[in-house]
Amino acid sequence: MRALRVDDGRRRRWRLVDLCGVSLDTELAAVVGAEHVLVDPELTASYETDWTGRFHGKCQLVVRPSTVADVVEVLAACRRAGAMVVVQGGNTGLVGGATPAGGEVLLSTTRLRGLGPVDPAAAAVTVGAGATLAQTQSHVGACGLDLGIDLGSRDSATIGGLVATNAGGEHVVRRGPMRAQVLGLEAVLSSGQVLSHLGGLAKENTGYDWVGLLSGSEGTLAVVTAARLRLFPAAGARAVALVGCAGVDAAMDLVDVLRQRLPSLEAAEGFFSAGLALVLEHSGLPEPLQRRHPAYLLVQTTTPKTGSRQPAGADEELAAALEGLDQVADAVVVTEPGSRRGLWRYREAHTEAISAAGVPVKLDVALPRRALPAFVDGLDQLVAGAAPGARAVVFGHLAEGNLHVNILGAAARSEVVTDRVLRAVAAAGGSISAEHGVGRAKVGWLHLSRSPAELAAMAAVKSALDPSWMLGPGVLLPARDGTGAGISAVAQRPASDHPA
Ligand code: 2HG
Ligand code: ZN
Repeated sequence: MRALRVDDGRRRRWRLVDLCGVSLDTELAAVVGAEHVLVDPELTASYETDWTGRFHGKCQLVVRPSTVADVVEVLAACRRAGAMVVVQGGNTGLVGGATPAGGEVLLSTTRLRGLGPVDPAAAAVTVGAGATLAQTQSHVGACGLDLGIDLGSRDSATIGGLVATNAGGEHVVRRGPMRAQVLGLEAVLSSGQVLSHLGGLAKENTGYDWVGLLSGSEGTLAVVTAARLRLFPAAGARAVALVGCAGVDAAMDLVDVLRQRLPSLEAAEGFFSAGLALVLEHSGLPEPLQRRHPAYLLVQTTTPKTGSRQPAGADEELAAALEGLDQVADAVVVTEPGSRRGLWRYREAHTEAISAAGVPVKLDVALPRRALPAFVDGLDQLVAGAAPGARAVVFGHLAEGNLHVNILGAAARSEVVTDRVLRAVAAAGGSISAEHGVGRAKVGWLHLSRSPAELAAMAAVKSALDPSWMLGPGVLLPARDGTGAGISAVAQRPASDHPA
């Protein structure tokens, strides 16, 4: 069955029709039910634009399978029709990796949301790719267990999306990124073959590791349909401190000290006075400390329950660790859940407060410890040189050297400013993507973090698992027709630019 492109005048859009005259949407409706094949622009619209509004593309249709067997059939139909496929979970990504470029089938995983039984002995659970992080957290929380990952978009971000992007979030210092949480995966290749390896044994050494390979593959190698996740004892007690510091140097020194002093450290997040000002303006929250400080460190510790006993003194432990340190200009320590959430709000509200102030150029980067303070201090000058009048609002996961550089007032010069910042990051030995991924946003800059040999190996893996490059065209790697490669004329540089 070959595919033809025909004009469907009624809807004034192009559709793929096979030689027998059965359109792809009809074929997919037979698989998943007509109500789960969306072609009406009013219904597809919310899938076609990313959360930030920076990425937008019209898809051919949205299909919402609910079982792995459906996914196999959906991919088979798309393959026969010659359709490209973009996989989308909660649509919370920030680099356009789950947004169509134009004309693809959008495969939404949101109905693959089964929550398997929690296995306390193995400390593991298997859940569908479409389950949200918050749903999974409360499912395992009911059994006194917790996931190793947490992030601000927990109510919408899906497990499949977290795997696909190898999401990081707020607890990486303690538990590692998503890749470290996954014990096994089920995923469908574009050929329709199902890679199902959900056993989740603690030790297993039988060859290529699908978890390592598919985590962070951004929907370009396979459609992740389920994951077996590692679980941890739920926190018995948590304490949160917000510390005011004299600058980024002091905040980073404090992170170093607290890592040594506090084995219970679960999060060490940073933000600065410019970001705090936007948060206060947007949210109406009061000043968190008695006076404004140049930098802030939000620290969280967690202590598991021992048997039925709640650990005591989490706040005292945290306060004692901060005691007498020169880097602490002022601090508040809380343990009560509402107060903890209140302090986290100053950090987690950054994304929405920045978006309320304008459309930011969003860059998520990682710097080596030694280079981070100078990078932060030099950012304003760097950005102003590329886009006069622009300003950088920085916050992020300081324990991992992961900075979210949000540049306001640079939308018209986004490629120049992106190029300038990412080159400075690479020159300092950093990574152009710490946790958000490459998506469509950074394809043109991937050579700054990956050598020509690595890029060639990535393309070879892609060809082996997705021979017609039908999954995620233009995401992570340039599409076969060159889409994505030319995302930025400025960004295109010979591979010899790689810092290594
Ligand atoms: C966070 O850490 C997210 O809050 C979003 O990764 C970062 O908005 C951003 O730049
Ligand atoms: Zn983040």
